[in-house]
Amino acid sequence: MKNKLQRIREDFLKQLAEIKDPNFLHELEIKYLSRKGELSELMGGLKDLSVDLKKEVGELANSVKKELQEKFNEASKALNNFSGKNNVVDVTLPGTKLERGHLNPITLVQNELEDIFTSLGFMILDGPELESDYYNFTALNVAPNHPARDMQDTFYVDLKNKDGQYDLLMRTQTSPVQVRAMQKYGAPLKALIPGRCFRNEATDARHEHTFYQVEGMLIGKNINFANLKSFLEIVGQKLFGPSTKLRMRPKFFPFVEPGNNGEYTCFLCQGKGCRVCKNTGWLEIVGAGLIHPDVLRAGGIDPEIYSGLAFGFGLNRLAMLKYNINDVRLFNSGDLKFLEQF
Ligand code: FA5
Repeated sequence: MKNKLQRIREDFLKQLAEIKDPNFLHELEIKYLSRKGELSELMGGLKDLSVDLKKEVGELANSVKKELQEKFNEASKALNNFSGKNNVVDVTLPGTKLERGHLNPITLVQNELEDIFTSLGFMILDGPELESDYYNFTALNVAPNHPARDMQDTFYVDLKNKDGQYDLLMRTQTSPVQVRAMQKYGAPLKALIPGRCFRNEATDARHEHTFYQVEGMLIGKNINFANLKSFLEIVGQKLFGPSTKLRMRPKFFPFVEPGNNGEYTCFLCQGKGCRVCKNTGWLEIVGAGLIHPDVLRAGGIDPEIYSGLAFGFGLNRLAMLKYNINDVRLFNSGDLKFLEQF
């Protein structure tokens, strides 16, 4: 019986060493270690032995059983780790659905504007969000201490220049890229400049501290107000439909002369008057005008030879109108319930 025990032990260990598949491991367990396996069967014969032999062989059988069970457990663990039980791919299981990303409503409107203007031969330009006081204000005809600076308070970097002035700020508008573009490319020039802007605002449903604008500029010979009107009309009709009308009303911006606010017939009520347009029938969307001669000069362009037009859309406001969004603060909220609707 001791010999038989020894043989079972050796056979088991030999077969265990060769196993590479968890299924065979299970077969081995049934053959040797289960209730009807060879070891149990052999131990069942102990009752026929003498008391002394029963004690001796019984102890040996128990220690062999313990050893084989431990070896089996070790091998089973190693094999599971190796073959990566967790990595086993059951190709019959349904797959995990991947969430699809999508574009932000601001990006959607920006893309539409870029399409319109690149088809008209405009290039798309970028500019720094951390801007100098010079490009954001002074070069745009807003001298230090000019009252128009109050309209666009912003976040300043806590560093003074050699004259003791705070010189670096988060840009309040995309207009500073006008002068940068003139300096880099000269005239003639056609550019569309989307970008993020910042203002120190008491925020409400229409005002954010961080928002987007799209600047457009065209410089050439004999550029006039009629050109500006036709560009703004094209944008309105493409974004809000072919029956959209444009109304231009005078507005002061120090960097254009003359300056105006562009308003479109309300996309919701078609000019009849409603909640969105506050019953006026018109929506104020864009600041625009003919580029001031001083600004052309700051860009190194001779205003006696060239003239230009410029306009600045509030991109958040365009998206709000197009998608009927009632609070500008939703764009920065990071709320997926809001973002997933577009
Ligand atoms: C400007 O910023 C001028 N640079 C626009 C311009 C460009 C005029 C070229 C002439 C020539 P204004 O401050 O009005 O103008 O801002 C333009 C648009 O930006 C506004 O009509 C509005 O849609 C958007 N905007 C301004 N401030 C905020 C704000 N705090 N939150 C959200 N949108 C804003």
